[in-house]
Parts: sequence; C-alpha cells; structure tokens
Amino acid sequence: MKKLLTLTALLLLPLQAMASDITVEGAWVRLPPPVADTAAAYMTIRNNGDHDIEILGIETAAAKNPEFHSMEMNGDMMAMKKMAKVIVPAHGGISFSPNGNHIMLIGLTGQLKTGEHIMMTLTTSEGEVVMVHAEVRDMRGNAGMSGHNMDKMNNDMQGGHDMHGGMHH
Ligand SMILES: [Cu+2]
Repeated sequence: MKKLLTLTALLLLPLQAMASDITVEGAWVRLPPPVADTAAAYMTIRNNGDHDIEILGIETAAAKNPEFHSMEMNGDMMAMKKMAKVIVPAHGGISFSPNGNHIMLIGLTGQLKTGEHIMMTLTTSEGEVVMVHAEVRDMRGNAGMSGHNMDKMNNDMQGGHDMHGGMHH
C-alpha cells in the first residue's frame, strides 16, 4: 500500500511547476520510409525570457536516441553533425527546419503513421521540462521532394534527410 501511495504522489507531481520562458511552435515529424529507423523532427523553440536558455536534453518514447543536428558545409557537401550545445537566445528563438538544423529521431521504437502525434520532452538549463506534441506528416506528395541527388543538396537541403538512410549516426 505504501508503494502505491508513493507512485501516486509521483504521478501527481506537476511537470511544469512554473510558467516557462520556453515555448515551442510548429512541431512536426516527417514520415520516414517504412524501413527507416530514423525520422527528422522540426520545430521552433522560443525563449521569452531575459536570459539565454540551454536545451540540455530531448526525449521521446518514439525513438531511443533523439539528437539535435546542425547542417554544415564540408567542402561542397552538406554534412550533419550532432550539436554540442543548443542555446535558445533571450527574447529570441532557434529553428529546426527542413532547410537546416533539425532533430533526428534515431532508433525509432515503432513505425510512425501519418497524422499521429508523438510527444517529446525538452529539458532546459532552468530545470524545466517542456512538452512538445508533433504531428507526423507525409511530405512525399510535395513538389520538389522527389528526385533529389547529392549535387542538388546545396540548393535544396530537403534532400538532407534522404541521406540518413545511408548514414551512420
Ligand atoms: Cu540529421
């Protein structure tokens, strides 16, 4: 009985005890090909406060190892790299979008479905936990999304994620 009470108390703990300076907008996940074990997630993280806030971690039940990735030129090739630090500037924001930095959901725990919402949690340097709901969207029908090759990537970084199939993280 004591165990049960302890568990109940834990469940009742509010995850966001105070109003957060961090807000998240426009979160979505690109539906990956059925065989892929990674997917890309996009969102804009805003900081409405007076101090820079670092995002220390991201977690989701949908993937074993979510990572923040940057896209950088390496010679004439775009390469992605795990971001060492994710800082959301005071009164500013940081965007993860198909045209640049993104969130890689590595090691998907199940097959994603179009229209499904997955939940992610961000842990901040302020000790806050911010919940993010992201809709899974199938972008395959979109113009410009097919026929990518590596030569086009400088102009069209949408192709960056097609690369993941052959990349080792
Ligand atoms: Cu990546």
